Amino acid sequence: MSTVIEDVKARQILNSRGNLTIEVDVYTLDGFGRASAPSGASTGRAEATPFPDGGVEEAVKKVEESIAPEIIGLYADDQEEIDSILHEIDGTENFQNIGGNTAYAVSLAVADAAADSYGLSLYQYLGGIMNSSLPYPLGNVIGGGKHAFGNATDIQEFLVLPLGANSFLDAAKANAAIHRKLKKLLGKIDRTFTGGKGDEGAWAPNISNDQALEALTTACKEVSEEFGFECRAGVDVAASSLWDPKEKVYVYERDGVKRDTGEQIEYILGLIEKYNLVYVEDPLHEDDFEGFKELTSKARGCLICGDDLFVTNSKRLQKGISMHAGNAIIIKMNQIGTLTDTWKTTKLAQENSYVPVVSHRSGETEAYHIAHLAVAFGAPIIKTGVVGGERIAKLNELIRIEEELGERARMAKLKI
Ligand code: 2PG
Ligand code: MG
Repeated sequence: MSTVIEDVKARQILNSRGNLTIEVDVYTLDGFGRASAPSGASTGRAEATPFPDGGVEEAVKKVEESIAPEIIGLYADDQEEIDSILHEIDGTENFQNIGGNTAYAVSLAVADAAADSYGLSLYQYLGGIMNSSLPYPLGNVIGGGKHAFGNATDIQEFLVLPLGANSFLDAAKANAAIHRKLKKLLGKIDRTFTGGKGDEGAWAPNISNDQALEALTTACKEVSEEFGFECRAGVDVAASSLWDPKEKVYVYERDGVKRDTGEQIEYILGLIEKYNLVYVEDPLHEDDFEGFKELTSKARGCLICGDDLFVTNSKRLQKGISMHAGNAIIIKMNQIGTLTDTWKTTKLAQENSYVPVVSHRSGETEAYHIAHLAVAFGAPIIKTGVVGGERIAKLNELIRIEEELGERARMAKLKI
């Protein structure tokens, strides 16, 4: 068995929005690994730069001309070394030269190849054999914002978390049942609804935020009764997309409302109470650590999760921890670039009782690696969407992992 890297190849492929992204193949003497990068639509300003100047074509060139010669001959299981070489080649804080997505694809393909060289699944290789907990799937079922068009909801995502499920398969089934049920419910509220969906497969009707939450609460209740376990609602406000920095207000265009920071906090607290929300992501814009702090101290029984706020960056998370801003963090590897940095941020979160939520992006490929990351990291939640090939690629992989774990499989501990 050898993990020595023999060859590295890169190519342009399509993502779920039909845009180009990068895919990287890594060959070791005894194994093969492949990874492709996702991309966001509602990106945080502090995220790694996705691609170099010149786009995906230039990223492919960077892998073949600058990165491959430096890592061929190294051991694929020396992840830290390889990730630090990626930083060295890039030479900037935020992967401005090679692109965070380029780093993502190389870093993850290297880990994939190392796992294959050992004859292990990626989650076993990264997490060890004692790791056997499955995450709860957080599913996007209604959406708007930057993931849809026209008069869809101002809030970007209405989510469901089946936190009473005893198995991953049951949890995934419940989310799909809620998604299905909503089609009819939404058709009754919006007579013009054609079954249109946004980027992540969530329904995108022309309705208000309150109407969406009413419908979601009804669907959750019915499915909870049918399945015999609790499913609760959540939202990703993606508030940076609503924030007008000049006027200092959140602009809800469809609902025709503007809210200043104080009103926004009251509004979110009201939603948590009225709809018994279990999860709220990015309720305030990406630089409002103070607002997050205030909301976290006032909200009860609900995760307050930072996505654009933390951008999977350990420095930003450290600031949040010291201020008690939020109690959960979105983990998107391409926001930070490498696997080593992603793990560092995840570990920091866990050590400080922040719930790590391993997440897809709105633009995805059929790759399933984040399913393995969630299990390897022991993350109690994975945000992956509910339907669509690029979303179920992750769900189905978790169903397979659950089967492979057999009697050892259990749902992760999730305290809210
Ligand atoms: C988000 C994500 C994924 P995007 O805001 O959480 O749902 O969207 O990938 O567009 O940033
Ligand atoms: Mg988000």
